[in-house]
Amino acid sequence: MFMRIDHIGIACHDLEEKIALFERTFELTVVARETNEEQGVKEAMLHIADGEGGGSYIQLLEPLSADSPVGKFLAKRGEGVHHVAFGVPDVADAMEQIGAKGVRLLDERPRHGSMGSSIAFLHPKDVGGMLTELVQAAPQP
Ligand code: MC0
Repeated sequence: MFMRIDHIGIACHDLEEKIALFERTFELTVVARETNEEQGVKEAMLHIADGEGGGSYIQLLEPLSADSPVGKFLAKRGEGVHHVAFGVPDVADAMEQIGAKGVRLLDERPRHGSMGSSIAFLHPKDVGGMLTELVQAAPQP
């Protein structure tokens, strides 16, 4: 069902500082920036590679408020890997298939994600402690 790893989401306190760190250390390039009010984040996507079905990225996430998912995560665990996102061809179909296996879906329907994608989250407690995101990339023009 999974085609690829779409991105690894990393929680940070200061987006600009962490962008500079990842650019300097890994020579990655920012290809998109967005503020997603619904998810409570300001984020940047740094491109790693292109593959069949879409690219793969590091996603840097700064919370918009302390009571957002990333804000709470930072308070509890500090900076670091926040979630892993799998690229799927059809997010609604993946939600249905995974939900039928007893994994709790954190979203009732797909939501708006980075770069025009459709996304949904799975409960970390049902996936070995890893907050998991399903991503259907935006259709290519
Ligand atoms: C919480 N837990 C995690 C976790 N966040 N475990 C692994 N990774 C994480 N990121 C654990 C807690 O430690 C706790 O375990 C248990 O899950 C319940 O957490 P909680 O602290 O009681 O509950 P909340 O209120 O913090 O909710 C956690 C939950 C929430 C994962 C349900 O953050 C959520 O709905 N996340 C999905 C949306 C999201 O994260 N959006 C931001 C990225 P213990 O053992 O202490 O009970 S948006 C994004 O990434 C978009 C822009 C995109 O990719 O395009």
